[in-house]
Amino acid sequence: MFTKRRVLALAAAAATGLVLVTGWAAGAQEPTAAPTPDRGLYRVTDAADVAARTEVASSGVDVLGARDGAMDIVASPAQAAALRSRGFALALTGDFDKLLAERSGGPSSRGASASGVSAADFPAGDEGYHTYAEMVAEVQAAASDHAAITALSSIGTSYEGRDMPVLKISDNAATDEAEPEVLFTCNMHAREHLTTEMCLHIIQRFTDGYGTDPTVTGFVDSREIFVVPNLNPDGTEYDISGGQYQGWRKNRQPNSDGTIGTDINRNFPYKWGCCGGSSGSTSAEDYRGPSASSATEVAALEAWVGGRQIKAHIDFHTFSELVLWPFGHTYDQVTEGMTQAEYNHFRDIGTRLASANGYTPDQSSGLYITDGDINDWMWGTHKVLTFCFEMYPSGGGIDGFYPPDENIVPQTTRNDGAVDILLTNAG
Ligand code: 0X9
Ligand code: CA
Ligand code: CA
Ligand code: ZN
Repeated sequence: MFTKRRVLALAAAAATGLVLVTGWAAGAQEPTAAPTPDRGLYRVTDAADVAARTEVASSGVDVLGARDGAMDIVASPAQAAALRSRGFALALTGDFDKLLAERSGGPSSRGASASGVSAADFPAGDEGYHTYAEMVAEVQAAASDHAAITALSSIGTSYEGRDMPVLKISDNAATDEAEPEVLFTCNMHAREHLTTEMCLHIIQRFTDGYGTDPTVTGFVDSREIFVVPNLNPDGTEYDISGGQYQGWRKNRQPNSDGTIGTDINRNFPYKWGCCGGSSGSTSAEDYRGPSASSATEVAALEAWVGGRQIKAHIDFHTFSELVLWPFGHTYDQVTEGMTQAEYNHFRDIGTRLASANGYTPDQSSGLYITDGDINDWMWGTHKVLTFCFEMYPSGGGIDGFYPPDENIVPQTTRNDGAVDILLTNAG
């Protein structure tokens, strides 16, 4: 850690007094410090260089978003203290659990609801989002309403046994034709609900638009489009259980020590755990699992992709409004498995995707190093033209994962042009 940052960090800490002063305790003579929340939301204001972001990301904290040299994280008091002692400037911006309760309308207002919403419904006001059951119903309806151009199957079941549907959209859908295969995957991180809506929008657009929208018709006739709306159904259901958002990221597979969850996006079997871009600690939000493909959902996708000839792929996440391409495990452009010409192609297509949707393009390690992520595996193992999209919003705290449902239509249609560019370049 550079001395300069340490000095600045100490100055910033001194300026804010390190703790929030909220008022006077009854009868006390001095201001009381607000207790540091169990799960505090912090802004790391001096994460301008990627080495710093990787150091923060690999410290076991929960990274919510990273953009413009700052990171929003959730940290325990001990984690926050550890980062500060390593010289980082952390500003406490909220109490994660309180903010989740507020964003959900509060547990009591849900409990008091006379209409008796089921545990798996989205909180009041966010009903526009699809629960797992609603997603399945939507995919089944698209398949039965457009039987000639769809084939509904499954990539397998989740740890808790939920089916993970995949809808194929193509002319002669029942036949495996020699047309470029393009895959869209969504919601591998539980709380990133806007992404399920993104996959459902792709399904709706390429089924309802067939025969009337010439662009859609052309792609359905010349491509085999595969859409997996939810790669983490157990986590997604858990995130909306109990009457309020849980802020959950991982899957729901138990670990040997009783903790729960593997980060699906650190469990893929290409250079798994190679490079300091994941955690070996079971409680960490970026826990890589005990072995590559140990997550039921990863093993299912791995087997399914292994039986196909996927040419291009987008994995949708939230948030930060970024278009990211491989590799994530190294800062290098050219390395084992990536020539300069291949890198340039990723950068060129990625830059065009980003100009279509207004996101910011970058190599994924430009955000922070990850190992075992889906895109490194898609390219490293299968040579798929693969991107990670971090959707709306561009910044935020925990609210960044829970944009009100009015955002679904504008933020999913926003990617129509980028999806079309990917489909074109799969040829
Ligand atoms: O950390 C992740 O898995 C992704 N971000 S998220 O906030 N949705 O969890 C980003 C993965 C992209 N790869 C790299 N940054 N190396
Ligand atoms: Ca076809
Ligand atoms: Ca085919
Ligand atoms: Zn994500």
